[in-house]
Amino acid sequence: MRSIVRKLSPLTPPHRRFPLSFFLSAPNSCSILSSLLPCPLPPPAVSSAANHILSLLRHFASQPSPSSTLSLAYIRGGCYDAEVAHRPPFSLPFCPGCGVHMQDSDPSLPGFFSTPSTKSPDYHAPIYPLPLSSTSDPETSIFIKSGHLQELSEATGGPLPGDSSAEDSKPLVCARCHSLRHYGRVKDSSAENLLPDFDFDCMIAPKIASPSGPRSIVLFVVDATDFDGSFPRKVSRLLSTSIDHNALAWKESKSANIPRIILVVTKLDLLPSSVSQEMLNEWTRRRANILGAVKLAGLHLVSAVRDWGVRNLVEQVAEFAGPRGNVWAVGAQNAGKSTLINAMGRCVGRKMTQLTEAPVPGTTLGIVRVEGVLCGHAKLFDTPGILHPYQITTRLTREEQKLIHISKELKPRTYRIKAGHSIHIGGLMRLDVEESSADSIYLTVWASPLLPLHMGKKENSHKMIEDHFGRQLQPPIGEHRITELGELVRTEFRVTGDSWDDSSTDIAAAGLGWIAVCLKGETLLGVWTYDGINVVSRSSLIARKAKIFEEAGFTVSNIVSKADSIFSKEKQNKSGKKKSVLR
Ligand SMILES: Nc1nc2c(ncn2[C@@H]2O[C@H](COP(=O)(O)OP(=O)(O)OP(=O)(O)O)[C@@H](O)[C@H]2O)c(=O)[nH]1
Ligand SMILES: [Mg+2]
Repeated sequence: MRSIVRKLSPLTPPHRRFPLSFFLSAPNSCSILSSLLPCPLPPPAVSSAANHILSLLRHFASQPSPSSTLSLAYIRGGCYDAEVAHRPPFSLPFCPGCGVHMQDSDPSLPGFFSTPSTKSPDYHAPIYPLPLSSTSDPETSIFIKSGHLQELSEATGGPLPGDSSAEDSKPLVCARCHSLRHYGRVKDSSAENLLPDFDFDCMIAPKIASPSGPRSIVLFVVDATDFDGSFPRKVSRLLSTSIDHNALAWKESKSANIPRIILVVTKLDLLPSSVSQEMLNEWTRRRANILGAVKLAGLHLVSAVRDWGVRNLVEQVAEFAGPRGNVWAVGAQNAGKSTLINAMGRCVGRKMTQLTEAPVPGTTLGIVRVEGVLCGHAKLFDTPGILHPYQITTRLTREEQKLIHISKELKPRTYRIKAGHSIHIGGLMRLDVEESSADSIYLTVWASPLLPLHMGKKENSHKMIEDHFGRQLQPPIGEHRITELGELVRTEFRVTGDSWDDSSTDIAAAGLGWIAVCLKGETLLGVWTYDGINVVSRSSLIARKAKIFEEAGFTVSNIVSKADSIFSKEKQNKSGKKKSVLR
């Protein structure tokens, strides 16, 4: 028999140790110690700061484990409070990736963390098979099976967990952040659903609108591919009121903090490169005005993943914040706030902890104070995304969200369509051309390329729902999901245009995409989607059409061909059964 000898971390480390650097740099440095109470500490020569921590450790040795009593509401906190000293000394630290309170008692709940197992410095070394002596006891075999050879690693002088300084310098994030960063998903979303919604009105609104205290600079982060759906209208209304109110107080020579709004339209790289900056600038100003953001102190068009426009933004933010201002990044879930702040950090080139960014709505759970981007006492905060229930994403499962997520530059899909015909966008939206003064009009779909489309006669649309929703037309995935999404309701739009070259109007569905209408004349459109999903008409963001038009019927897509082959197999099976019955 042969055994594989490798220096692996023991299953239960003899000492649970955290790097000292972590204690000293964590926002709530002393608190983590309470989670380590059962562990004997080694007697290293440490600084006076560390001695202080050790004395705290002794003090809390008799306290109950705080995490065992954590409520879900408490877990969803955030390190917005700069006065660390006012927090209970036994609270666990915040995850620097998502702002959730860390806890070590329930692996299924957000915020769970465990001490990372430490790799041996020579873990890259080749694995040498060694013969096992014939007298080896059964205990050794069990160790080999479970992949842990504790005795061997210790016997060969392997380091104890916590000793690798290179590993230790990485800040510790919660298991959820680890999973989002490395696998792009949350392991246990059911536990997450139990968390209360982040209370923007209570946690952030009073701070950004307060007439006293440091100046507030609010970054409205809006997704260019879902401008209307992701625009933070509620915050916009709140700030407009407080700007008016505080400006009045200012005129009366009272001290008043007038919040400054900087509109940041991000994910610019996802719009076609043919769209000009000037045109987009103009369009954004007009649209923001209509949506209620009338008092903008700045407007920036950026791509956080490509670092476009981030330097100008950082400069303006630093100028407005001065030495003491508070800067808040706010916006809808998934708008790109955390990615934007990470890009700002890259731009200034100082060391900062990476925020967790992921295409999962609700990635950031608490307020995170980001160090290292602004100078002096100015503070920068990432905040949890605001839930917009009128965005279609909020109704979809993770698998369905993947189908509508836009991750590459948008490509147009154009139809030439007559009155009495309809276009389906997956099983989520349908547009009927009910009347038209022209013989035919052009409709261009701007949405995820994974979404299957169908164009056909309006009179067949009910049959489409029965036969194809959840199958060829996804999302929803599976017929059973149709009823779960709610009732389909109709909104009417009358659209006029004066050019056969450029689209004049967009019909935009929040969280999904938009259909651009191009015609010379007038048309009446009936748009169907699930009750509560916001559908608006606006002036066209992108005027151009595709060079080659789509045909009637289904668009060619993997989803459609897969559903087709399942359908034909089912049909074959049925006819096979019928024949055998007849015989
Ligand atoms: N292509 C592109 N993708 C972006 C950009 N900014 C963000 N994203 C992507 O958008 C998704 C959401 O980004 P996050 O930064 O996590 O969004 P968020 O607003 O912090 O989301 P919550 O924390 O859920 O509120 C991620 O998949 C990002 O990679 C961008 O400029 N370009
Ligand atoms: Mg975030």
